[in-house]
Amino acid sequence: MGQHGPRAGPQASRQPSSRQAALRGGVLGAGSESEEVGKSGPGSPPVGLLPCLDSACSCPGSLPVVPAPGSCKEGTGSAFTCPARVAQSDHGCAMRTALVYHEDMTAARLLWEDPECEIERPERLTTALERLRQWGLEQRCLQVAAREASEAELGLVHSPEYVSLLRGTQTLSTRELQALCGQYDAVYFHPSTFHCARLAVGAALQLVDAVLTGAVHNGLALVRPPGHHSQRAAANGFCVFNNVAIAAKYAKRRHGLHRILIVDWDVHHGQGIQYIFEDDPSVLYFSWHRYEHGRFWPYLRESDADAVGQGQGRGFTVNLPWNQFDPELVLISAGFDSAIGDPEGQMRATPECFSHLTQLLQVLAGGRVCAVLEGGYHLESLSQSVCMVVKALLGDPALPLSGPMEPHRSALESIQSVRAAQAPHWKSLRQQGSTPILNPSTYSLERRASPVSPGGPKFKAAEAQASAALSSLLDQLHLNPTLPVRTAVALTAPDAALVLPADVLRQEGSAPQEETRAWARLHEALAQDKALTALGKVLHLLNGILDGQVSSGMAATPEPAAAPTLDVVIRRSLSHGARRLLCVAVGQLDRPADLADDGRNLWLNIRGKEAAAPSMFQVSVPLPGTTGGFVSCVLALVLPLAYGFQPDLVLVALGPAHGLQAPQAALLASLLRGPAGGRVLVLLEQGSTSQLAGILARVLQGQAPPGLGPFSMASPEDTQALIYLRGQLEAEWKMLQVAAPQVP
Ligand code: Q9C
Ligand code: ZN
Repeated sequence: MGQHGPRAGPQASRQPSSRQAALRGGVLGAGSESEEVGKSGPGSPPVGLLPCLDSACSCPGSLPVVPAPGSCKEGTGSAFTCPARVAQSDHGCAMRTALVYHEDMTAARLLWEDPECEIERPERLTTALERLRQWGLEQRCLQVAAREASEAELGLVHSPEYVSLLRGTQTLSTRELQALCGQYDAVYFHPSTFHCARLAVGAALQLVDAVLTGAVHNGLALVRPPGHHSQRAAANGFCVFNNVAIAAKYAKRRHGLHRILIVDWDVHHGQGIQYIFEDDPSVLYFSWHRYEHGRFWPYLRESDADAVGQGQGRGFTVNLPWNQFDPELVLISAGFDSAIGDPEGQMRATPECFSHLTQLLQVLAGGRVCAVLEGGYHLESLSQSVCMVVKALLGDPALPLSGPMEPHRSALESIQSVRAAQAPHWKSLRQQGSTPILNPSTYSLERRASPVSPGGPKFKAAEAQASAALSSLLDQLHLNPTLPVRTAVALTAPDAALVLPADVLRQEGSAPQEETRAWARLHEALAQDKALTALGKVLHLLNGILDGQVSSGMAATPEPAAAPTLDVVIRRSLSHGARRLLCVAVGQLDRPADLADDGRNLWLNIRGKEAAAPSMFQVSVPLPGTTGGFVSCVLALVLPLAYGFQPDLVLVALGPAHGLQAPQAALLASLLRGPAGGRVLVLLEQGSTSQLAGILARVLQGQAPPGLGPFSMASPEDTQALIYLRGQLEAEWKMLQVAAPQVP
């Protein structure tokens, strides 16, 4: 495989296609699709971007910035500091999340009567922005004013004729605009549409620039019109230019990327993105949408799970194995029309679902995530969901998911169809055994019988009731303001080599002596001074977490005291507020022998012995010997159990001989922030490397874990152990079915 080819993916190692080779040439020299974009070498800005306004900055182009009120002024000196340089400064005030927006994008609106199109309105942006402001989230972001994309940039995806056609709409009369729209499905034009749509594309490109220059870690572009239905020469489904597809081409051309993942969680299939990349193996398009056997808009056969891409791109269209692809950038087509209350989607995703989705994607690409707004038409639901995404991008812990943790049968069927269709192309999907095909229950074409006739008085009453219930649900979801201390670290011995983020608290205090001594009496090993001091610190930290003063923490224990300290922490947690406690113990740590198996404690031991599950709350997994095995263990076992258990607190204990490399431990800790609202306590052995301690502290604070390096297959032993445990646990832990191919 060529050095720049997609890292994995469609397994057969393959030569890059001639088209790919041409594009690759385009990064350095002239490309065939657009002569201007990215043709300049490093150092000089490409056409369409101004040179950086900050003379002291060496970033590739200007990133126009509206400085956030109250943002750091230190280090600016002059009128303008490029965000690329702010990020490099060491005073710890750089913002991690960009918010790209321009008021002009509210100008386009529907000028005639059209019930299908009226939901795509300017208030979608203004309401979302208002909520972001109200919740103090806008102020925490680096605010970037959107620029218009150049016509060369539009040309990365769209035909010159189509761009000219759109340019021409600026001077058309309402009547002419309406007539033109007749050519397309579910589209309206306004004289400002061309300007708005160019700003929407430009916003996505600026976000990519801000993330790929390192100015920020991630960000959101709040744009309209949306983009994912738009095609090379066609507007479709409110979409004019394909914002995300252009951003992906731009990231390749301008920044030289080779593997980009697009995750499309809009409720509709982004057929536009699929068509644009279906023969391109460097862009993995993953869409999650309502299909209903072709009965949901846009009513296309190619939206089904068996669409896997064409030619060189076979396997790179996934309609529903990310780590095997190992993307360099994640673009999210962030539609919120699957959110509760949405008139188009009619689904029930609560706002917090979107923080979990965002968090899960942040473990990829070193956290380089760019979200771009697509659909979403219930103003309040949309706005709160947008807030949840921004909070997740900022690193705030996600609110725990509520409701029964049991996957719906139709969801399992969809996942299975995707697995079956993709398995020939992705070895990571084949490592858990063969995939029996389900008897599809949802293939029946009957509509769900409605108890009352639409339009009748009963229907109206039910509708009013549902909408009242929804408002009260959305009202309740007041966001708990970010805790003053998100992460605290309690160490006994000072470690000069340990670099902590500026906002991580170094905890000095200890629990009251009597309390510490009382707990220490349980174990001989805790009698020694060193162990007692460490225990006092751990207990103080634990109390802070249980009382809600601190969200997460990390503490070190001296070697012989690791297991006894863990034992005390478990007892203290269960006797002081935690209803359910998840312990993920890695290495030689035994479950406290007399701990009741009453469902309040889920004990997961990852260590080098055989797989065993004495009860549904006591599980032992051998330490996987390969990266692939470790990833499967975490994604297919640990995480489903954790989400299914719905703990109040997660303990991650790295005991003697834990055998985890720092990036593996970071992935584990990072993903375990999800199920318990970010309440995670990590216990380390004293003498762990400062590298490990530093990475874990950053991950608890909400930073992305480092990549795991090249994908490696799970060994047969790793796979066997997983299959065995699933067999033991699947009946009781329904969430395991999501990752398991074997469903009865
Ligand atoms: N009766 C986006 O969400 N309406 N576009 C279909 C069928 C068109 C959706 C209704 C929906 C377009 C970006
Ligand atoms: Zn949509």
